[in-house]
Amino acid sequence: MIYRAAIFDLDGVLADTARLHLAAWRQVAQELKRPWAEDTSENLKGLERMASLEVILGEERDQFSDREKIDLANTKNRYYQKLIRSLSPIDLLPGAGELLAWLHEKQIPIALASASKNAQAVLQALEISHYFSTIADPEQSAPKPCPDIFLAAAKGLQVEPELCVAFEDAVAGVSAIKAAQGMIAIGVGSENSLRNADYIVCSLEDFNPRDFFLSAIRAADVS
Ligand code: B16
Ligand code: MG
Repeated sequence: MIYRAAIFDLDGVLADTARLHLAAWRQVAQELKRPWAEDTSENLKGLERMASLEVILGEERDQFSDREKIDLANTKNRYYQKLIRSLSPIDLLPGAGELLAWLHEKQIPIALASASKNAQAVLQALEISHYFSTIADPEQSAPKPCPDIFLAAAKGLQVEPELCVAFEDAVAGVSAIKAAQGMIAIGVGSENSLRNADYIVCSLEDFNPRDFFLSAIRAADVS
């Protein structure tokens, strides 16, 4: 198969920000005196803001009004925005900068499919905005594990989903890719939690883009 485009999740794939989302939620959980279960961190990965809050509230979720939930989500976002103010290119995850630069140099189009409404600010802080041809809008897409945001990213790039390689660190994100009309899922992280992915790498450093995209470049060169 000749792949023609790359689609990236942001938090936990390109940027070391999953820990900042978790720190902000932990602060909210502590203030609410909610327990933090062993699997809470993994369960929160890739979930959009209000769905994350439901996980934090657990069985107490029905005791909060919609207004209170919005206030709590806004509080978490303020904590998160404070934390991302200190981000810089050193917060790119291993291999991320090199992979983006390689794809860019080979003229393989790149899109972002992040659930985060703070994604643009994070891309700017990391100084990688210029690599992206398309940033799918999470406000216009059903949340992961629905495939919508990955399909919107492929559409934005004008590349068929089955010709896109997409990268995710979250179980919900890998499920979203696998539901996206033949898109290939590269799980970035642990084999235990991401076993639905087509390929799994510990980090982007272990991903060899030549195995996936070089034939596309050769085909493009001769056409
Ligand atoms: P925000 P991703 C996701 O980004 C994060 O993994 C998740 O922890 C966060 O709750 C979600 O974005 C929403 O982020 O509150 O900034 O809108 O992994 O899809 O890039
Ligand atoms: Mg992620």
